[in-house]
Amino acid sequence: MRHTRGKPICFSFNTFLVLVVFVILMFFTTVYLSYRLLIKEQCNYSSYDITRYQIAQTRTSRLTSKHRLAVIVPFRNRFEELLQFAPYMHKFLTNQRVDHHIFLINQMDLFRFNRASLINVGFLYTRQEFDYIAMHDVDLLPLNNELRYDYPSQPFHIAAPELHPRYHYQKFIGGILLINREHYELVNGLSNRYWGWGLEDDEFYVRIKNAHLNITRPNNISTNVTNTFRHIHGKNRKRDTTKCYNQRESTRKRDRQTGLHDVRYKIISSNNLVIDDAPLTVVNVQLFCDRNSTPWCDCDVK
Ligand SMILES: *[C@@H]1O[C@H](CO)[C@@H](O)[C@H](O)[C@H]1NC(C)=O
Ligand SMILES: *[C@@H]1O[C@H](CO)[C@@H](O)[C@H](O)[C@H]1NC(C)=O
Ligand SMILES: *[C@@H]1O[C@H](CO)[C@@H](O)[C@H](O)[C@H]1NC(C)=O
Ligand SMILES: *[C@@H]1O[C@H](CO)[C@@H](O)[C@H](O)[C@H]1NC(C)=O
Ligand SMILES: [Mn+2]
Repeated sequence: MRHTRGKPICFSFNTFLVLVVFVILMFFTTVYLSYRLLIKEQCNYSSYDITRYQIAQTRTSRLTSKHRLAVIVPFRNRFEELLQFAPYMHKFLTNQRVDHHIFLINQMDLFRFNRASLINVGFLYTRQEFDYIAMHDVDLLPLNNELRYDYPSQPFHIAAPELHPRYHYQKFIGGILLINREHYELVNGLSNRYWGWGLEDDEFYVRIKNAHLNITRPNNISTNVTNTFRHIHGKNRKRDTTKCYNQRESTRKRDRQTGLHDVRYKIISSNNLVIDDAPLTVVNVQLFCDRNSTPWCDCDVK
């Protein structure tokens, strides 16, 4: 074997070539992966591809947008309203370029409907990925695109009393309310003591006021009480206004105990579905009721 001065130089030149090839390969791999991740998003997906689509959407949003909205819809037995709500809202929010996903929080237990606890559950379910929520009735559709669903620096009441078709008192904050994650946690979410229809939103108003947050509302809106929303509340839908035990007195008081931190529930299952072209997640929830504390969760007990 000859030992020349040139050989070590030759050797390191080969190494250099291998490195160059490696770098070129890495470059094309990166370009290819970026293409898969970003460019292919613009193509249409069939509903069979929905899981891939959602994953891709999540990735893109992390790259391009810093805020994500979870639309939280407390729900039970409102199938026809849902069929209108989901496609309509998906289109409305996509049109506003709001990065969003709809979560239907479906109450499966046999207690009376508890809108407030369902919203607490929806918040806990989505809080890792979403930094603000819309507490959203399933039967209230915003008609005016001036109603913006952007990230709220203060709680933003979209269904304002002067715009809502039915409720006009100044402290009303029901229907549709946007609130960011930090503020929802600050006020300990909603009270869990409201079983049956009504008053949980009025108690939430007091929580927000006590925390010195400022409720904001749409201003300079070109529509009015008659044409800002469509209320698709079915005519045969009776509100559960029954009061039993000491519910009437108890639910008129400020609740400083219960809320986000102590909501008791079990998630039975969740399903991703698509209605027309609107993706949504149904979260099936069983709430628990402490009958000593809120016996009115079931007024039919003999
Ligand atoms: C996706 O679908 C829309 C309407 O459904 C159509 O206008 C558009 O051209 C489609 N885009 C691609 C990339 O197929
Ligand atoms: C709420 O509004 C008042 C008066 O405009 C202001 O002083 C206060 O700082 C605001 N609170 C927050 C949390 O922004
Ligand atoms: C209110 O809205 C109208 C159009 O709807 C606009 O021309 C006007 O400048 C707005 N006023 C304010 C104070 O934003
Ligand atoms: C609301 O706006 C509509 C359309 O502009 C108008 O016809 C109607 O009179 C208004 N209603 C009220 C109560 O102002
Ligand atoms: Mn209604």
